[in-house]
Amino acid sequence: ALVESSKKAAAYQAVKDYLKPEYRHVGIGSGSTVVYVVEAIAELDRDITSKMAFYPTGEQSRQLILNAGLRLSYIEDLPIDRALDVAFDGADEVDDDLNLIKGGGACLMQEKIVATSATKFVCVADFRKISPRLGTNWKKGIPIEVLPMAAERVLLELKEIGSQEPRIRSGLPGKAGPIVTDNGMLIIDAPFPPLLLPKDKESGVKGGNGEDGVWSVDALAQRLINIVGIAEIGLFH
Ligand code: DER
Repeated sequence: ALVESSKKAAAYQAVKDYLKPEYRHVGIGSGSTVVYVVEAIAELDRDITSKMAFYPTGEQSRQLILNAGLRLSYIEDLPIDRALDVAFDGADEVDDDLNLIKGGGACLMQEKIVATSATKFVCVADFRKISPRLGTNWKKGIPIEVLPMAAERVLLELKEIGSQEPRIRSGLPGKAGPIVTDNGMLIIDAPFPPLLLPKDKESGVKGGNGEDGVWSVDALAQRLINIVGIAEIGLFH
């Protein structure tokens, strides 16, 4: 009950603080916390929200928008020179520098597209998500969206760069076989030791370039981009 009330309080506060009545384009993320964000928006004056368009980040997000009676729109219909005014989303872990692990809900690809299309990205995360370094509390690994044909090769490369037992996310018990994302891809969860921050380097902490699997956020994000077959990385930094 404490967790749910914390998620709800954070979501309602985020909408109060960051959804301005003059906004017209609003991104809606995925997961369980963003359910409260949509609930809070649906409770606002319809004279305000009826002027807004809401952009989903997957099937769950699309259903949330529809069920709340909010106007659904798609990022591909947004004029290319137009940004969303704000995007709300959750996270699986947040570090001291506000880097995020995302993808626990397997929606990371469309989430990152919507988040990076917004002038302001508002991450709503309860106390359980706060960590000094990514990988401290979230032990399931960094979610990585991969093309199905490349998944086995990506697994091999992740092991070579120090991921401990990366694995393709199974649908059990909800679905036999692997999870397939809204984009028809697979998800690999790749555990790494906690990811270092710039302040660690400044304070003389050794490593950060993959020695013994210890990476900094930036170095790992850069290294993962170079692995062929990866479509999206659940690191927002
Ligand atoms: O997949 C994601 O990144 C989602 O935002 C999700 O992991 C957040 O989850 P929660 O709000 O259900 O904790």
